[in-house]
Amino acid sequence: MVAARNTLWEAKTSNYWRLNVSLGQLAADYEQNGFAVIESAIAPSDLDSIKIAAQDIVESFDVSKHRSVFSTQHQDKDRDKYFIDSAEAVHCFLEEHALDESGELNRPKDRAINKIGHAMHDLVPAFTEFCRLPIFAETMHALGFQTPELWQTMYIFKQPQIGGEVRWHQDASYLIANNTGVIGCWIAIEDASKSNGCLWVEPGGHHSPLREIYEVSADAPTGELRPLDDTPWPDESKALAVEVPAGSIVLFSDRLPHSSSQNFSDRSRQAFTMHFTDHSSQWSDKNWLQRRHLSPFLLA
Ligand SMILES: O=C(O)CCC(=O)C(=O)O
Repeated sequence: MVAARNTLWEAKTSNYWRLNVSLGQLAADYEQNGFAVIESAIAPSDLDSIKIAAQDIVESFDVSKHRSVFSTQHQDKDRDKYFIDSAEAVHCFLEEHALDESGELNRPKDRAINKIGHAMHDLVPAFTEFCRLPIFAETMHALGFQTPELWQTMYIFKQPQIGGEVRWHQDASYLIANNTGVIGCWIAIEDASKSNGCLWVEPGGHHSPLREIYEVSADAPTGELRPLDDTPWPDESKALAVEVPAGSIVLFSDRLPHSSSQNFSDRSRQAFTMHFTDHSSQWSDKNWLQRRHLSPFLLA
């Protein structure tokens, strides 16, 4: 069944996708390394559907109203109300290097956005349809989630020349789900290589301790990043660059240390990410991301 999918785009509902690895192998890779890759899995037409939807969001974004920068460089101290509210909305965040000293954009808007987050799957039909491609439910089932629940989506631009570094981190520092944990699903919308800021991971690093935690308390508008463990982040001898062609899927554990460097090249490195739990998990009420109004987004 799986082997038959190896070379052909297979029709699934109205969409096409392919699986270049057996689901058993995928689960074994994930278990052993803390991440697994399915190369060139998503059809170009499906990638285009969300690429265009992301451009539309950027076009209607009013920069004069929201100058919220997304950067991982300052201990997450700049997470403001606009950021927290994006849990149930579609908000654009700027690149740190896209603003001049007086806070004005130093380049066109469509070259200045760092990312869009975090509820496109609920609120933008093209994203809803994309997230419901059967390959995502199938891979989540293969990794042990019976009823995958999608909590957040991000469209990351990694703009040419200024696309900001994402420092080493573990997703469990930001998205705490007891019992089952969180699985990150990262999709290359464009080719990703070292030169344009691909993902870096520490194979096997999902067994290392959780190094820090970002929690919010009911009486504070934003959260705080606290150190938990002083295990160092991986150095060059332990880090692996995940260079993949457009359409590839990278699945990773919430304990896996991962990062991406600044994009100094002239090519963007767009990616779309989804973070899943199983519906049986216990979502921490100290997570910054809470869905108080939106219904659970479940995959069958
Ligand atoms: O795409 C990137 O540069 C980083 C993505 C990431 O860290 C995540 O999805 O957890």
